[in-house]
Amino acid sequence: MTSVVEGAKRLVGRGSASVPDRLQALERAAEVGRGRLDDALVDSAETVVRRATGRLALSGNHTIVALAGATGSGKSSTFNALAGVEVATVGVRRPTTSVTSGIAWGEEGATEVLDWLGVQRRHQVPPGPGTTDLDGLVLLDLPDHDSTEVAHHLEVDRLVQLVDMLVWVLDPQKYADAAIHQRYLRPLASHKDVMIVVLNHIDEVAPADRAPMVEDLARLLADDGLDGVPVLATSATQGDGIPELRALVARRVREKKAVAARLAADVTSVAHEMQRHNGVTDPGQLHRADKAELVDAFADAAGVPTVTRAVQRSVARRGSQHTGWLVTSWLSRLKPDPLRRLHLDMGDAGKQLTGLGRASVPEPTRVQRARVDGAVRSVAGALGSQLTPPWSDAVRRASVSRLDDLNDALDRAVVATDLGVSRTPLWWRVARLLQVLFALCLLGGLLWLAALAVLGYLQMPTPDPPEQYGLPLPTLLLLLGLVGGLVLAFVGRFVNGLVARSRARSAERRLRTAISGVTDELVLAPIDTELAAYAEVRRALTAALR
Ligand SMILES: Nc1nc2c(ncn2[C@@H]2O[C@H](COP(=O)(O)OP(=O)(O)OP(=O)(O)O)[C@@H](O)[C@H]2O)c(=O)[nH]1
Ligand SMILES: [Mg+2]
Repeated sequence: MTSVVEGAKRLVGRGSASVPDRLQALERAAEVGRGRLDDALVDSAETVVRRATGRLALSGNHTIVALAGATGSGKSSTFNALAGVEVATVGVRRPTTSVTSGIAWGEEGATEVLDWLGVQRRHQVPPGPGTTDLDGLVLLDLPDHDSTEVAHHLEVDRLVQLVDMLVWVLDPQKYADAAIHQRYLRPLASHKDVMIVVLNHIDEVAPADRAPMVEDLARLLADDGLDGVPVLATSATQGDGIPELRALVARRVREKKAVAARLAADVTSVAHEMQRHNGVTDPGQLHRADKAELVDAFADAAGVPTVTRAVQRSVARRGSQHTGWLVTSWLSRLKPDPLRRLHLDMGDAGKQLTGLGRASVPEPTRVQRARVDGAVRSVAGALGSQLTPPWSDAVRRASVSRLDDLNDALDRAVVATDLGVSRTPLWWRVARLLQVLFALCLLGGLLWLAALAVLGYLQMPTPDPPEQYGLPLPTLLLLLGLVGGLVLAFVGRFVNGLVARSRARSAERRLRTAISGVTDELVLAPIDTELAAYAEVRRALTAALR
C-alpha cells in the first residue's frame, strides 16, 4: 500500500498542463472538498482560483514585478535606478514609502493592470532611446514588510499575492533576519521561478567581504527551499549591479513567462497542500463478512427471526386447517394467525388499501440497536480508515447520517415484502376434500350403527347390513372414516412441517433481500457519496498538479 506521503511525492506537479486547465481542476477540487476538507485550505484554493482568473483576464503582454523588502533596504532607490528617473521618494526618515507606486514601460493597457492591482500612484516611462528593453514591465515599489505600520505589511501581503514576479531587496544588516525568511521567503519556496534576490547597499561592504556575504545569503536561501534563485549584489545609489538586474528583469519581461509561471506556482502550492490533507490512498474494501454482519444486524433489529417464526407457524396452521382431521382442524381455527398478530397478513390488496401500514414487529431493543451501530462502525472503518482524517471522518459521519430513519425503513421493508404465505397448494385442497369424505364416511357409519342400535334396543327387526371384506358396511365406513382421517392428518402434519420450514426459509430470504436494500439506502449509499467525492477531489488535485 502506498503511503500518503509517498503518493503525494509522486503526484507533485510537473507543470505540463495549461494554467487554465489546472485552475479549473483546482476549482473543482475546492468545490467538492468544501465542507469535507479544512475550510481555511479550501478558502485559500478558491482565493488562488479567483486571483488567477482575474490575472488571466488582464493583458498577458505585461509583467508585474514588485520590489519588496525591509525598510531602508533600498527598494525605492532601486525603483528609481531602474526607472532612470527619481519617481519614488527616497528618505532618511523610516519608513519612507507608505503607498505603493507603480511605473509602466511601453505597452498600452497598463492602466487596467494597475487598476486591478489597486495601485493609485502611477508613472509612465516616456518612450525613448534605451527604454524599450523593459517594454511591458509594470514595476511596483512596495512599502516595507517589517514596518511598525500594520497597513504597510497588509499592503505587502496583498500585493505579494498578485504580482507576477518578486524582487526581494535585502541589505547587509538584515539579510539574515528571521522575519523575512520565515514570513515570506520560505512559504514562497514553490515560487522560486518567479523570484530574484538582490543584496543592496553592497558599496557599504568591504570588497573582500562581498563574495562571502553573497554566498552566505545563497546558502540561507537554499535552506528556505529557494536554491537556484538568482542573487545579485547591487548598490542602488552607486549603480553597481543595476545593469545586471535590469538585464535579468528585461529578459523575464521579454520571455512573457512570468504570469503563467507565477499562477502555476500558486496552483502547485495550494493543490499540493490540499493533496497532503486529502491523501492519495485508495479507500478500503467492503468485505463480504462486514456486509453480511451489517445485513444480519439490521435483520435482527427488524425482527426478521420473529417474522420468520410466525411465517412457519402460520403456514403450518393453514396447512393443518386443510389437511388436518376435520374435528380438530376446526378447533385450530379458534387460535389467531401468528402473522395476523404482527399485522403482516394483509396481502397485496390490503397493503394498497392501507398504504404501507406499520407492522407490529417490536422496535429494536438496545442490544439490537448496539449491534447495528457496531456493524455500521465496522463498515465505515473498513471503507474509511485508510483515508486521511478529514475523509475518514466524512465517511463515518455519512455512515450514521441516515440511521434516524432506521426503525421506519426496516418496518417499511418488512411490510412491503411479499412473504409468500398466501399460496394454497393443490394438494391441500385435495386433502381437504378427502378429509370431508372421510368425515362423511365416519358420520354415515356412525349414524347407520346408531340406527341399528336403536332398532335393536326397541326389539324391532334389524336388517343385516351388507358386508364387505368380512366386516359390516357401517362398521367399515366408520373405521375407514376414522383411520383415513387420522392417517391423512398425521401424514399431512409431517409434510406441512416441511412445507412450513421451506416457506419460512424463503420468506427469510426475501426479507433479507429487502433488508439488504435498507442497508444500501441508509448506510452504503451515503458512504458511497463521500467516497465518490474523495475520488473526485483526488482526481481533480492530480489534474491541478499536472
Ligand atoms: N550606500 C547606499 N545607500 C543606499 C543604497 N540604497 C539605498 N540607500 C539609501 O538608504 C536609504 C533608504 O533607501 P530607500 O530607497 O528609501 O529604502 P526603502 O527600502 O525604499 O525604504 P522604505 O521606503 O522605508 O521601505 C536612503 O537614504 C538611500 O539613499 C545603496 O545601495 N547604498
Ligand atoms: Mg521606499
